[in-house]
Amino acid sequence: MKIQVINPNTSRSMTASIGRAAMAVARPETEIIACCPQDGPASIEGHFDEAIAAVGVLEEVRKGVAAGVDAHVIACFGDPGLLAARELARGPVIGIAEAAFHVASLICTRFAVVTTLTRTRIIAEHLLRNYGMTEHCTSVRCVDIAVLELEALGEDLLVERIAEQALLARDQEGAGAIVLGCGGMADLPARVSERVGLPVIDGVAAAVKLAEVLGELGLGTSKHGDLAYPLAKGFAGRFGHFGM
Ligand code: 2AL
Repeated sequence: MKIQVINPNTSRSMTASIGRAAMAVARPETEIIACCPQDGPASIEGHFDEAIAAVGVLEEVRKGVAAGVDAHVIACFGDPGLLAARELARGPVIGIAEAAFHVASLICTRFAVVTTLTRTRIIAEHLLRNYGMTEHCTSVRCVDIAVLELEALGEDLLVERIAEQALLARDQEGAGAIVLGCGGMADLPARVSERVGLPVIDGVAAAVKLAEVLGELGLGTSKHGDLAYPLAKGFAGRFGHFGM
């Protein structure tokens, strides 16, 4: 099975680390194709970044479909362009936030999310509501570190900053598991789990495993109703390549 793992921002180093996290959990026979858009924001930390990144995600999904991949993972915690990407694809398309929420909800009653900047909290909260997961979440907590600073900070300090928030969620709110709220945290679940004594879910790993399971079950995106292929029409100007 070929799984296209799309990092929606244009950071090559984050794309590589997301690809490594995906390969670490994938079955030996699964091929992971990690990629990021050619054009778009260096990191995604708000509604504006998300709106522009979504177009890049759709372009990558189209390339993946043309190359014959079996499933697509959108590896940014805002799941930018998720439903639009499903219109383009017949295979499953899985966002890392929705994958992490669903997996977390199977192993605890209520989980906490630890994400990056406070301004991105509302994005995670909107997703929880859209996915019917609000009741499963104690809180969305923030370490107030910008996405591109995660790497620069170094793993030890980053684990400490995430653990600080996770322990507050565990001890004050009764969170039973922690969801890591950024693709740039994909290599940290084991270390954070060891530090806080709770299961820790990284959405990249969760999404890759769900994609494999859906593939094994022979399930892909429903092409009935709103997720049917986009209606054939012209697109003007720089989006002309999306026209049919
Ligand atoms: C993200 C993410 O996962 N990748 C990115 O560029 N921004 N989300 C976040 N909350 O920081």
